[in-house]
Amino acid sequence: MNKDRINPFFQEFPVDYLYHLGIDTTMDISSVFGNIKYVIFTLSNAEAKVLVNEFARDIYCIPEENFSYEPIYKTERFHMYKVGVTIIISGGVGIQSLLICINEVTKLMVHLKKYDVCYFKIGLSASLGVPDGDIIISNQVANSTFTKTFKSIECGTTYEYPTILNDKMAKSFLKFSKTHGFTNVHSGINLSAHNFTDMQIIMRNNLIYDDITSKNKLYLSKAYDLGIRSIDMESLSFTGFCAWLDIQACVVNISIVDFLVHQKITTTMDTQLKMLAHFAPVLVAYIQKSGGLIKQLMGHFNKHQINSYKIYQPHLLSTNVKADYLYSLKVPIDNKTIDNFRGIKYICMQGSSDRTKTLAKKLAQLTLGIEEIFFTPHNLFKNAFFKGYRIGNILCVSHGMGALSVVTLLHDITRLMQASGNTDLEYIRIGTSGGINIEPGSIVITNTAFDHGLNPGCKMPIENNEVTVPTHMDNKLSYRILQAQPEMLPFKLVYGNTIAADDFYLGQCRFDGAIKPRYDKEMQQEFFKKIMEKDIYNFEMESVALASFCARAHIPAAMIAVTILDRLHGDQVTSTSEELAIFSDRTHTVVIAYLLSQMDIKKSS
Ligand code: R2B
Ligand code: URA
Repeated sequence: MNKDRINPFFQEFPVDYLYHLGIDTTMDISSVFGNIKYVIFTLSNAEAKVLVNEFARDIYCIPEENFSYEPIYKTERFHMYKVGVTIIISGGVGIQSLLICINEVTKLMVHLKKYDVCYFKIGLSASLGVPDGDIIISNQVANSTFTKTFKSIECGTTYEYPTILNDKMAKSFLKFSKTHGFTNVHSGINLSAHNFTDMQIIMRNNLIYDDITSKNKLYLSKAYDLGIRSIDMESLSFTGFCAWLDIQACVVNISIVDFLVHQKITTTMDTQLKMLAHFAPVLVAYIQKSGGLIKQLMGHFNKHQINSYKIYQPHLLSTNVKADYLYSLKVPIDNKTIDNFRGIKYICMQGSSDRTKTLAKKLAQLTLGIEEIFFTPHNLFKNAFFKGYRIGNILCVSHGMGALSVVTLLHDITRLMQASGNTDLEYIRIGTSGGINIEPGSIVITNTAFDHGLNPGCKMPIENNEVTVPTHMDNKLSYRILQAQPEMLPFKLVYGNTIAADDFYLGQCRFDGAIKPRYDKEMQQEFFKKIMEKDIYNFEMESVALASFCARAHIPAAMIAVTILDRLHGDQVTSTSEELAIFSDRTHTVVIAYLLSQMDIKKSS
């Protein structure tokens, strides 16, 4: 960017309001836009949305059923998205609208001292001699009279801005597209019609002129001879602006109608957007290659990857029953579902669906670099019981409260994983619990789950015999989780045993349930004493079910639970919701540290 040509005034304002974007400089713009390297200007909101979806899917390898990207800040005029190092923004129709947009985006970049940002103007356009769906890349733009200048009347004076950009970006993007399988890419001059009527009158048969056909043909063939290949209505101000400020930029158009053949657009909007979507991956690849992005490897669920997974037969999981519909998740086992869930390794489960979504959002940011505020993970299960959010190779699911709820989830989720070919799995429950002789807010990583009779193991009838299934968590997995934690955690972390009750009140020896207890304080203290002797640090309600299920299925399981009170000092949970949120965050911190330690990815800044 040519800094000498940037307006010095707005840089001195105590607060600069980018009115149409709905951004001002009191906002924390650097944490949101600090890594921007590219800005893509589209015409319509629909085009911006198509691009952002394609970008998000390509960069983060997340199928779009799994997320939605929302425009940020003010959406009244332009729709702005941020994905990775790229802003995608709809600049509206015509040179004027685009000029407002490019002004405010550029001011934003200047506030951030991003002087080397590159701009693309991408659109669906008419063309000359270029088949529908083909791409035209331009660094030069002509106006309706074929002059390569953008006229701007400023304070009563007309100024002319040359509309010829340096050809570096157009050339490199053309070469890149061609070498990446897009043989239908052309270079050419873009004609930026003054307005739509202009385009109608000059380019199309219009009854205003008598000899329209010959005039029209003459005009178009002259344009063609001058090297004009695409026609839009915004590129004049775009190139005038970028050339003046020395911004690396180019104009990319996808032909939706060749005016030399006919002048009626016959493709539907849907088809046009598909053409744009089809071309998007090459843009993503170009931005990646230019050092803009590191393709996030995590969760890169290549369809062929399945063969490289370690295959083992989960013990005792019935293989002769072919489930084709998972009722409690409300998903059919079909090719689409399998594609959606293939490649998952980590199942992070929590009781609450809200906390599940929060974790998914955090993981999206930390493992894939998707900023939380822009990204909404989509629930993949349409049933009311459980929610599931996929982030790369992690599936965050909610399991509700209690053994029966978690087991219901475990059955269906395991079937789903089986069907999707995911056999290298780890199940991690992240939860809340009532501590016993441990300060509230501490984290317990469970070694063995005990039942309410204070026995390890879970008795269950298997093939007509009562069998005690072991309930220790996978110690290797627990060890890895412990190892992944930083030395100085701001809270206590212990590795010990857990008791799973079938009830929150009487089952956990409380005095604040609805039914009058048949034990007294003394008996409670006695019970707690026995608990402590067994190295049990906390009460919760699902660990036995989880551990026994996973022991049978031969799936490594672990549990990370925060204590939200110390039962030696009372039964009531009196922490405020803010305190509880902080406690719950700690379990996320611990599991995230583990997940990041397992992933060969670059943590995004
Ligand atoms: C911990 O908290 C829930 C009860 O409040 C239960 O699901 C559990 O295990
Ligand atoms: N969850 C439980 O099961 N018990 C408690 O005391 C707190 C949370």
